[in-house]
Amino acid sequence: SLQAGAAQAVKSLPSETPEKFTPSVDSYDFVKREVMIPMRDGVKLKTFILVPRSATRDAKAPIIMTRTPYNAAGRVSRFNSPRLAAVVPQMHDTNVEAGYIVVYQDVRGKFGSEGDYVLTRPLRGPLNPTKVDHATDAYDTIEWLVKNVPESNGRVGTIGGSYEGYTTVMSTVNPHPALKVAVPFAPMIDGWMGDDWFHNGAFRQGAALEFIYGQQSTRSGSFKWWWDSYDIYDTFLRAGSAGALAKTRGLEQLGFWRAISEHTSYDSWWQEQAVDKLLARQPLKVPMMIVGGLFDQEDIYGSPALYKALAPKDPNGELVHLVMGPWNHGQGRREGRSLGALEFNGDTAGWFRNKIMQPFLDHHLKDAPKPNTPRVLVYETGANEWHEYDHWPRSCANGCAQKSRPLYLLSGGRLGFEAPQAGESGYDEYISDPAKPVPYRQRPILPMSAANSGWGEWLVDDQRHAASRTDVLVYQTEPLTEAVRLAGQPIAQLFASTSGTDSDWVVKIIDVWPDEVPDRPSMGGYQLMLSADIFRGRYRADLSKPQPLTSNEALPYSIALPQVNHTFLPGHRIMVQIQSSWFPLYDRNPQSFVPNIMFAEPASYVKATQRIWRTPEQASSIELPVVAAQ
Ligand code: PG9
Repeated sequence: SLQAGAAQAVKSLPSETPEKFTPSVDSYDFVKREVMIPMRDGVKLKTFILVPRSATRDAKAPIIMTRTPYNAAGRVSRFNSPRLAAVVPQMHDTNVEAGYIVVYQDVRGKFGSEGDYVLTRPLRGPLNPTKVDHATDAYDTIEWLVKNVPESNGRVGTIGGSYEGYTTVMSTVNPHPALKVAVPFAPMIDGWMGDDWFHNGAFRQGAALEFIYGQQSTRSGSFKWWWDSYDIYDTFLRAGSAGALAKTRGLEQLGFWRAISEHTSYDSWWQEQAVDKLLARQPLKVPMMIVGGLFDQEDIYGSPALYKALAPKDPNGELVHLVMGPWNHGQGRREGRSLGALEFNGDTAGWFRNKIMQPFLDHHLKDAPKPNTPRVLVYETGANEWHEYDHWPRSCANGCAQKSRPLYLLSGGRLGFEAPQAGESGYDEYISDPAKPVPYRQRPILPMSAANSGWGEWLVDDQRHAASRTDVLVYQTEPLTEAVRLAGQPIAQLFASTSGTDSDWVVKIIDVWPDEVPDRPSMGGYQLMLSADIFRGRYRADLSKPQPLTSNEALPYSIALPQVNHTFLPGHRIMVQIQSSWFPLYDRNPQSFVPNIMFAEPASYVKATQRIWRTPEQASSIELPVVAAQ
């Protein structure tokens, strides 16, 4: 009967979910291993080893390795796919095609790794008294890999971008003999001069605070910074100083924030961890391809700076190569067909990996024939073509193939190659009001982490939103009758005064498109920012010792801007814009001197009258790395 059946029923049905499920991955084109690799101090680092099935004990393969603070497990699961090419980051497309073993490792203190986390842990030395750093961790990992991965051919390359570019560069210090090549993309090299944290002393609060919070609050980044406005301009303005905003989120608990909020000038703490300076003192042993982006919104300084430091150690151009693509931060590792309104000649990034990077890797990791790798390969925007060079930059004040030329700021908002005439007097003036700082892009400004924030495109934004403000000076040439080509680093040579005792100066070089562009109407009059940067006045005389500015005195400033390789086409104009804030990416200068701007009190923020001088004696100009047209 029914009742008897119910009495006999077992209390529960056996679970259909097994105690442990073992996925069947026989159809995968790779095998994934997960190991904890011991370092010399006993700390074990979580490492994923992805071996393509084509690599066996008999047909061995090289290893390409990335060490990351961004979760190695996530890095090796881009898509949930049986194909190695879909699982690893796009950067590895050609590595996978070439049959490489791909390795990802969590740096110490992050995600699956043991140990203490120190953001961009400096090399052993004055700033790191322990016996471990990214160089030793890379060494110990390579030592383990070549002994414990039977499919390895005994050769290892390191690769990665930004922070992972930093760990890639660090792997080349006292390198393991099996490390044969390194490809750092957009490596973080100097966090004060012009990479992630400061640019010439101005604090990149709009990117830094959120980043540090996510990186250091927990091992796995489980706490996310929150915004209390859609447009982060409002959050930052309401907060006052960067320090005041940081306090509202409890950032004082985080070691890196404590460090950078105290080390605001270019003191020994920064100088001793500047990677270009460190590597310049090391023997150059590992062939390196440094890959940078001309429009890198995070680490625009690092790649050319590292090349400049290393090139003299390699007089024949055999070991160190520089590639600069028309890319934002990360684009060289992905796809490079366009950036914002700019369109390039095909997929520049995929082409680079296929034709330049992979043959270079295969030569060093697989004994493939030596490719004809250019020493320097730079994309020329405007003309939309790649150029190979033996030396870079092509044009500068001294010691380059060609000599840079000053482009003068003249009366009436003009720009020209002729210096101000005798008898010409004057300056141009604006009021810089910290209560209404110049937005660094068209508002509303979304956090860099927001989907569709456009953060990666801001360096090529149309600058018309700034040009029409009364606190932005605008100078421009007539429409050009001939092309003007630049290849190198523009340097702003300003004579500037302020009624305050401290001031920021932002200089932007812009390619203004013709008023009408019949084939692309939306580009009519587009003000394309090519090269721009900020300089914090208090560091004018000494980067390591901030000093008040003498009010109302025209003082000389020399501001090196990011490198360009660009042709202004006939019909375009060259424009220069000058302003005193770039908010909220950069914190506001109070314009009255305070010991530490991070913690400036509201009363310190004052309006100032700013003047840019353009007399024969105090001529302001942009030293342009002009080269003859090819
Ligand atoms: N630009 C990021 C970063 C590098 C180094 C330190 C902190 C941040 C990155 O993209 O990894």
